[in-house]
Amino acid sequence: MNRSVPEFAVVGHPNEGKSSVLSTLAEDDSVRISPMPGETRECQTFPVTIDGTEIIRFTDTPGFQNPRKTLQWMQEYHGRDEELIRDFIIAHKHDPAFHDDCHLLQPILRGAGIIFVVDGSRPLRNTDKAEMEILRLTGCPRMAIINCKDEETAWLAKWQTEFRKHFNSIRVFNSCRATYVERIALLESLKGIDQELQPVLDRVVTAFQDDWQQRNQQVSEMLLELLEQGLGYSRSVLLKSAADEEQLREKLHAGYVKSISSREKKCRERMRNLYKHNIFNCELPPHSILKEDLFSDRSWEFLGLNRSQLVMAGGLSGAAIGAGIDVAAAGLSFGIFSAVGGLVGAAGTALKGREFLSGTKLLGMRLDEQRLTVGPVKNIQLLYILLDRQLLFYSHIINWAHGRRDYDRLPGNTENLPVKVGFTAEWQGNKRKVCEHFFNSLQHREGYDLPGARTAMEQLITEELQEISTGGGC
Ligand SMILES: Nc1nc2c(ncn2[C@@H]2O[C@H](COP(=O)(O)OP(=O)(O)O)[C@@H](O)[C@H]2O)c(=O)[nH]1
Ligand SMILES: [Mg+2]
Repeated sequence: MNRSVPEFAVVGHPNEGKSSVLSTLAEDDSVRISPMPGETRECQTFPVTIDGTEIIRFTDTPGFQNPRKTLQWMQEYHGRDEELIRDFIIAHKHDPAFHDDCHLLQPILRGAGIIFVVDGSRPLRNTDKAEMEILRLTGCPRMAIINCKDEETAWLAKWQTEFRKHFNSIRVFNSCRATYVERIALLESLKGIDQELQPVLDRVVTAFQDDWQQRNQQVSEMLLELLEQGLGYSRSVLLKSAADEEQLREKLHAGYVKSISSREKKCRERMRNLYKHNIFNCELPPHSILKEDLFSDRSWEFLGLNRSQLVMAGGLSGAAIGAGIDVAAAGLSFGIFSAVGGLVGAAGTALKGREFLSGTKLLGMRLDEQRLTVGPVKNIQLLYILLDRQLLFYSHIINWAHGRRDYDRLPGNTENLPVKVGFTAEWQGNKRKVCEHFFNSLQHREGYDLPGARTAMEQLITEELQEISTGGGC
């Protein structure tokens, strides 16, 4: 094996999930996965590069075509052990009955380690035993992966017992659900298949971990920018006559909604790219709260802080609390912006005086001599909702295994949501303090230091991302 760039060949019976496992392990959604057995007839190598340097490569192979006869030939072979594979290929390369077997042995011949994939939700058959025996005869370092395509676990113990006879390492790994942590754990256990591989695989694992942290850091910077620009947003327009006021308010709101929506969308796109979902769009589950608009009632009901947390945050000022109605509007059902489009236009006069409905409290809209100004945002709840929406999307994208191509099979959010489904309502006071400080600094309040608040906020987000990706969170 080339010790600087290790290669692993993913082998097994057709349709067991070889390509799916490879796709997930290599975070590469260009790997062809097919419900039809036997579609892959040639090997294809997928390098994993980090910062432009190849660090490991995985080779997808056709499934075994004629394992029993291949094994028989190998058992009757009288040549030298080291030449077994080479001689098998020479003897069969022109025989169409062994086409796939010859091809799948090629990477093994050049020294690749073996990852044998089986679907552990079905019973063991004799052909499986033949395949394992062939791999054992190659003498190459090898591990077995049990990729359960169905929920059935009755056969798992049998598989494990059989595998112990033939493999140096065994792992259960679901190609459609494996997370970052499980990918790393799998790479770690590859070390166990050959002592010589340990140093190079140590480097690979470290490179994977560093790369992941770097990506998280980039997300964190991106989210900080989203918050800064989304909450600090401010625009003003000249008011020529009092009659224009309603229309201008509406225009300013629309401008704000457009700006924040496009920023949110860009963040999601960048996350998809960073986590290498280039081809498939990892659709959100049908009832996901993330399918809602930022200012929809449901977003404000299910995301962000709960009412008592908000009161504690002082996010609801004395005046707002006094005004009762604003508390309800700001904390719970806050459909102001969905109201803006429809209601203010259609029933503007009816709403006069109820300024929260036109978003005045949220955006700090004010009339200053001849100028109507919108922003910066006055309601800290928006900070939490923006964060929740991005953190939930992050969690969705990092947990979408690259080998997963089926959109309907896995359960998503259901319609019966609990009270709050985001991350921020779970945050303790210390985390919320960081957010409050940051929010107040954006308002240029006296006594708040923006650079310090930014640093603390960024650190908070980075830690949160790390926690979500290592198994914490929602
Ligand atoms: N439900 C489920 N389906 C899977 C899983 N792994 C693979 N499949 C499906 O099984 C079929 C064959 O997968 P593929 O990776 O192409 O198998 P290969 O022929 O061994 O490379 C595809 O339709 C996959 O979507 C799994 O873990 N769960
Ligand atoms: Mg395949």
